[in-house]
Order: sequence, then C-alpha cells, then structure tokens
Amino acid sequence: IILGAHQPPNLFANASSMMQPSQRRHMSRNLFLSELSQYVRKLLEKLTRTIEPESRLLSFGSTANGFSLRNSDMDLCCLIDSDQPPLAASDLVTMLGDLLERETKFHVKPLPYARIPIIKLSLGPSQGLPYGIACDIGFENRLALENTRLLLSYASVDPTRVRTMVLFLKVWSKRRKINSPYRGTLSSYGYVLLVIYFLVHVKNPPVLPNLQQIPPLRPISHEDMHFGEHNIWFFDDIELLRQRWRSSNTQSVAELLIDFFKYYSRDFSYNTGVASIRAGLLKKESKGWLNDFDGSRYSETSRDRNRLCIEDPFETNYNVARTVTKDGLYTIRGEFMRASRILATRPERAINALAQLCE
Ligand code: 3AT
Ligand code: MG
Repeated sequence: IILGAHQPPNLFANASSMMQPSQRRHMSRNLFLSELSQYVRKLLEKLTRTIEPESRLLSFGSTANGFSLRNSDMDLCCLIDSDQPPLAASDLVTMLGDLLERETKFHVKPLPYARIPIIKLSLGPSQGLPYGIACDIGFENRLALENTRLLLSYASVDPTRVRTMVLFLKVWSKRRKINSPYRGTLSSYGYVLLVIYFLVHVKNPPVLPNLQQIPPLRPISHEDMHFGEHNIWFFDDIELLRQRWRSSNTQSVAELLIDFFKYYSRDFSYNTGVASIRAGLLKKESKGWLNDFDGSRYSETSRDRNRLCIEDPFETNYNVARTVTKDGLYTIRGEFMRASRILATRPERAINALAQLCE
C-alpha cells in the first residue's frame, strides 16, 4: 500500500509463525500495528539516508511509550550524527518532501518554515488499514525523545494502573472531542502529564515516585544531565526501581479514575496553579505565566496561552497547555464534571457508566 508497485518485505511472517492460533488472534492487531510502524520507520529512514547519509529516524510519542491507540499518529524524529555541518532543517524538509512524494504513496505536506520544521505524511483508510496512517517527521527534537523515555519509565513503574488510566483518558478525550490542540483544547501529551501529576503529587500516598527528584546512584557530569540549558536528568533504572518502590496506595484503576475526575473538576486551582510533574503545584505568578486580569499588561495571545498551565518536564519555560483557549478550558472542565457526575451516581453500574462516558 505504501510503495504502490513495490512489494514490501514479509516482515510479519516470523513473529506470527511462532504463535499458537489463539495467541495469533489475540495478538494480531497490536503486533501488526507495532510491526507496521517499524516497517514505515525503516522505509522512511532508508529514503532519508539517500539525502543525509548520517541520519537516523527514531520513534517518539505514543508509538514509543506504549500509550498508542489503533488510530494514533506516528511521531518520528530525524537525528543527524554527522561532524559536517548538516543541511538546514528547512532545506531537508523540502528535499525529503519531494523525494517522499515521488517514491511513496503518502500524501506529503512539507512545512519547512514552521516554528519546528516538519513533514506531515498521511495515507487514507484502505481495506488492510482501516485507520490509514498519519505520520509527522520532525528534526533534531531531542527533548521529545527524552520526554517519551520519561513517560515510558513512569508507565513501567506501575504498568497496569498507569497504562490503563492513560489509555482510558485518551479514548475518552478523543470521543468527547477535547483532544484537539488546533481547536483550542489539549494534546494527548498534555493529558498524560495531567495523569502523572495526579499520581505523583495529588494522590496521598502517591502511586508513583517523582523520577526527576530521585538522585543518581553515582555522580553524573553536568553535560550528561543537560541538553542545552535544559536539565534532562531522571532516574531511569526501572529494574532497580521496581525492586525498591512499593506504593502503599492500593486503589484500583476505577477508584483512581473517579478521584482523577473529581480533582480536575473542582480541586485543581486553574486560575493560579501550574501542574508540574517535576516540582508539584507551582504558581502561575512565579513562572510569569499570568493571565491578563487588568486588561493592559498582557496581550490577548498571552492571556489565552496561560488559561491552563502544565509545565513541560524538561523545557520548564514551556506551557504544554498553551493551546487551550478560554472556551476550550470551559469545555474540558465541563467534561471533567460530567465524568465525575456519571461515575459518582452510577458506581454500581460501572461498565455502563464507562461506556456512557465515552459516547
Ligand atoms: P496520540 O496517540 O498520537 O494521540 P501521543 O502520546 O503520541 O498521542 P502527541 O501526538 O500529542 O502524543 O505528542 C507526541 C509527542 O510529541 C509527545 C511529546 O514527546 C511531544 N509533544 C507533543 N506536544 C508537545 C508539547 N506541547 N510540548 C512538548 N512536547 C510535545
Ligand atoms: Mg502521537
């Protein structure tokens, strides 16, 4: 489908021949999706290397941190290892865009002059791929690779509760149409940070430790801890952590979800607070992320950028929720309240309540 006339290699034969038929039925969709995304990544990497031989394409976002749904996009990051001065990102986007248009069936949209130059690729739905493929290729976005690794590490500390909560929130927010940064609501990444913030800083006892505050086991150089001016250190020895960290919080996923919706409908201080998974609840004022209350000091755009404040774990001067407008926040809070109401009034009919939530 991707290459048109070319035959793709049979990447799936190996894995599926090792399984029993019942396993194969059960596993096939996830396996297919993860092998498909590997196949697409390798294919795109091969094509990129014809222009920039020292480049690598790495997955980030949900395909790399275990939070993907069957209709998730693929996020790819191009890193160039060369000692030679690399091509400017905007030139690479234009050249690679032309090449992908010629060599593949993707619909290609290069955005060379965006704040972060990217190429958007898409393939419409077809019989074998009912959700089609959507893929973004960005360049040198090392912080995104690191924040993907951080989320993966959090998910690995308590896979059942963290993954289930995140996947539920993602399905719910997409169904309720509050997962569109381009239309004034919040990205999936923003919702994942809200879940982690809740499990690290709101729940008492906490479900998760704060991985950015656990000191390293041995001294680490300043260079290894930093990318540019950003501190990217976090405790990533998950095997060790799983041996040592036992949360004394024994709540089930359902109980945690009920509390999550309750907290974000009425307890989180939207007007003054910043949710930071690194440092807990911060003040908008201390970060200079103020709303324009007196109508003079800040522009319309700065006012809208800080309605909801979620600090990026590494790029701490960046508000991940800057896309959320006044109306967007009103809708999101309305949905948190609706969810809280449905779950509180029908705890005995939890399955129906959850289905109704995702209508
Ligand atoms: P989907 O399954 O695609 O809905 P996702 O987990 O892949 O969810 P996104 O596509 O929203 O999440 O984002 C992919 C990655 O891009 C996650 C993060 O590494 C980076 N990213 C997205 N939005 C932001 C942001 N506002 N600030 C910093 N990094 C971001
Ligand atoms: Mg994504």
